[in-house]
Amino acid sequence: MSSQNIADKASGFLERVNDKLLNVVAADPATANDKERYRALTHVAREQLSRRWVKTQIEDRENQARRIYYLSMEFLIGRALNNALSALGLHEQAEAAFSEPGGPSLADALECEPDAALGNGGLGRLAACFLDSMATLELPSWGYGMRYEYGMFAQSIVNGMQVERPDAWLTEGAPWEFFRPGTVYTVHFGGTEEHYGEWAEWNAAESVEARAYDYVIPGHGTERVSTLRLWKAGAPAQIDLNAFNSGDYGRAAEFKNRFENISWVLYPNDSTAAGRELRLRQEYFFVSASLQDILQNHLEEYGNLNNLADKVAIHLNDTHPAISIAELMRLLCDEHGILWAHAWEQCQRIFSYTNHTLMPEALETWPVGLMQYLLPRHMRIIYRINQEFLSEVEQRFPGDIELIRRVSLIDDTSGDANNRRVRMANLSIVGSHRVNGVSKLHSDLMVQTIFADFARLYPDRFDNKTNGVTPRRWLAQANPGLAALLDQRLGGPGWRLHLDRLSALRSAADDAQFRSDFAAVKRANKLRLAEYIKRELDITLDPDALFDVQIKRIHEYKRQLLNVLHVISHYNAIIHGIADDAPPRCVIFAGKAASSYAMAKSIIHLIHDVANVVNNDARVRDRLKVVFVPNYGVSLAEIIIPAANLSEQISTAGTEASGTGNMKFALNGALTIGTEDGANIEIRDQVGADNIFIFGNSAAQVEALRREGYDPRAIYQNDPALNETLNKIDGGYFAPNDRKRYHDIFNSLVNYGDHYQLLADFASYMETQQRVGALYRSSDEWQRKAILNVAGMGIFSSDRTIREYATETWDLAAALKPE
Ligand code: GPQ
Repeated sequence: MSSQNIADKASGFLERVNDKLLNVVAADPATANDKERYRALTHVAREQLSRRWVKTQIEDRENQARRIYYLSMEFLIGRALNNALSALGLHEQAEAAFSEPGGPSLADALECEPDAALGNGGLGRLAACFLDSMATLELPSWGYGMRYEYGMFAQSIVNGMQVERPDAWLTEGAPWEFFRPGTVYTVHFGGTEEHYGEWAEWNAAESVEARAYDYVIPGHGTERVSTLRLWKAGAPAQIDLNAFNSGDYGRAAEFKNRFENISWVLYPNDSTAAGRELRLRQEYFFVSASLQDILQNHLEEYGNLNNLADKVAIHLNDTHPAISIAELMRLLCDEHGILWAHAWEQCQRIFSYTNHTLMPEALETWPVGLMQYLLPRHMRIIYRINQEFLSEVEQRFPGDIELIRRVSLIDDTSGDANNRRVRMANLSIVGSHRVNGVSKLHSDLMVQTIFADFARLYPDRFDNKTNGVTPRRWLAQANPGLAALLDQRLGGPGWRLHLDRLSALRSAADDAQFRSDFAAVKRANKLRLAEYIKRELDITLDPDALFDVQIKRIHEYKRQLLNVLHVISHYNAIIHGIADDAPPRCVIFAGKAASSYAMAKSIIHLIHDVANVVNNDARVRDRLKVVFVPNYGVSLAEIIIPAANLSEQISTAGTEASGTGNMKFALNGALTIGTEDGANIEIRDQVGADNIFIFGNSAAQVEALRREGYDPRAIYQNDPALNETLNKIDGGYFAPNDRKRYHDIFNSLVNYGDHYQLLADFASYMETQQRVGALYRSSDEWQRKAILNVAGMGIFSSDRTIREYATETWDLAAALKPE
């Protein structure tokens, strides 16, 4: 674009923003503040999105399009404005419109947007990347989820410990959402179920209203959009007027709360079932509303449900929406008079399911008693599905009682009839035509371990869909410096939609000028992060130090503690004068611990205590710094990831289903230090084994150690560096006023079996970290490898993942344009 052209567009854009300030925000453009400008900007974008939304819906109706509905309890969207401006092609003019020196800046307005943190971690962020890709690939697609009033809690650190605060992200209004007053469904709970032969009736005890709030998800390089429809729970009437009139305001409010609490909070849990009644209510609530909506739209379009499975694909993001299978059967049979056998056939064609973890303790089950109480009709339907399924199993494997017991939808292995539980994964598998894992290793292990019996029963049902991330947010928007460099080198912006074009960078690794440009971008990103950390935590980081980063939920299997063991050992080595060759290193952590997860919270505390000692030890000078950045979330990740040199992906092999942070880091030119776990293995395949630091035991070795028994205490006793480090932790070196503080951590490693085998991998990790340090010192070689990492990341675009789902799972190949 010519500079005159940009200037014209910029002034036109500014006029539109000022118009919104005046007419929508009610603020004087001359004196408006950043928050007001942010709101005006969203309205400029919103107007165009609104038109695109209508056009997309008309198109899909006219084409009688088959649609994919992605059901997820979590969507970790983050901020929307910058992404919307990019998608609408308004970004350049918006920047130019606010480029006056001393005047307001676009960046400051963007900063005013709160993150939509309607998710816990990887699973929720994956759903957000998928929405972006589905819209960009022009798939007729809808996300369905919950409009939590409070998303992921905000994390503060007080005296080195995590404190959780509510995330009241809606208090200042929700300028993006489109409330749909006409779209409301009733969702029932409780009561009794009666059935007469084929026909059944549910006399529910309670009903709640589900109200729709739409978020328009823009596609990039297309005018088509996708919709994220979120449900809010409401009382059928606003207040109990009788109570109110008699002056009993408490009871009046209680009435409202009893209904609305369903969509109050996101459960701050990652990988463990919350196990609470309210959680089950949430799951059923959003599933029922979504399915009613899907059926109603289908009926409006076709007048009957005969071709439902031809037009509708529904994806279950983990088992949280698994009750969908019983609910669709209920709706089809009870409400629409379809015969069971036909309904079941449609059901299996419609549903598909993704599993996101192998950890048995994280597989969702619900007490039969609770299910019976809240959803009596569904319990009966599940019994019938189970009966028919088990009789099929019995026919194929006569007399295999143990098999029946293992695959049954009802777990009664406890031997106590009051302890029976519904297995949501089993329900999901039986009710779907496709089940996938999220990386090659995970999908292989899935069919060898937790779902081995099902894989024997239905070998064709299982496959792999390796995760991906959207390059728009995670490269173009988060790292504008690198994006500009790529535009230059790759002959334009096309890589944003065709990430495999990154492979052309391989030759750039040998180009000294490119290496130096690439290094300059990284350094600028590190400065940006260093400024943030200075401002927020008053810690000074050297931008030339090795930025060594581990950011993710705090979980024992992710082994932040192994990272801490390295930090302390490195600190010891510095003090002993045996680390003089090592480059200065800043070890950066961020992540939230589930509020009830004591060990994870203790690890956060330890990181702070270690940071306190290391950062204030004069002998260390600036050769090692430890930083914990509070309140990790999408927007923080967008600052940290582009600034990383080293990406820590160090889970015990076989425990991390995929990881997606690992992809974001490599895409932004960090080198990975990681185990042979999840997608790390596929990253190695793409970037080359010479350009990644893989260490530690393989999944098979981990498994063998578990089987044969493992003696962490012997490792502790025989490795002097480890011994010194663990003794410091146990002896109170980092908590002189509370010397027993980390005794439990020490015990979990040395005396209680070290379940995640940190000590087994310690020596290998230490040796590998040394090689990392040595390579960082030969800067040119480091840059070469970093560039080769970016070059190899093409296949980790979520566009590739979604294409695979569209062709292999959702029967939507026909809707894909050729690449
Ligand atoms: N994941 Cl089961 C979550 O973020 N939350 C969960 O409750 C479960 C899984 C993650 C998983 O740990 C990562 O390895 C994956 O990359 C991610 O899901 C997306 O598949």
